[in-house]
Amino acid sequence: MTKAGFVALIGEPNAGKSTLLNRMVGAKVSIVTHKVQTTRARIRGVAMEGDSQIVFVDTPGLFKPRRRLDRAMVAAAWGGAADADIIVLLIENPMSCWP
Ligand SMILES: Nc1nc2c(ncn2[C@@H]2O[C@H](COP(=O)(O)OP(=O)(O)OP(=O)(O)O)[C@@H](O)[C@H]2O)c(=O)[nH]1
Ligand SMILES: [Mg+2]
Repeated sequence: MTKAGFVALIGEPNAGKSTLLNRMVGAKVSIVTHKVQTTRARIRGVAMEGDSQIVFVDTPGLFKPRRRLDRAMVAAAWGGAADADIIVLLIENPMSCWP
């Protein structure tokens, strides 16, 4: 029996969501840069393992929106979370902030 599900990757800008999507799918499907707010819409990538398919959904970062584009990006991120079977929240390693 084939199994399939949606996994949304959400988190702050620059948390590494697109990097994780590319790694899980094994191909460069989403842009990765050192700049914040690179991903501006939902990007889907499919990982296959036997009869199972996992659709990973990369989302724009979550931040306090100021402009219209910001609001659309944050809405796209929350929309991705709402549609998913599982949500993965990426958080930057707090240890890396320590002196
Ligand atoms: N040290 C370290 N850097 C990482 C890791 N994952 C991603 N990066 C780097 O962090 C930066 C941001 O990565 P992205 O994958 O573009 O982050 P994002 O969450 O998709 O960012 P937005 O699309 O802007 O929300 C890039 O320079 C990556 O190379 C990690 O696990 N460790
Ligand atoms: Mg991204």
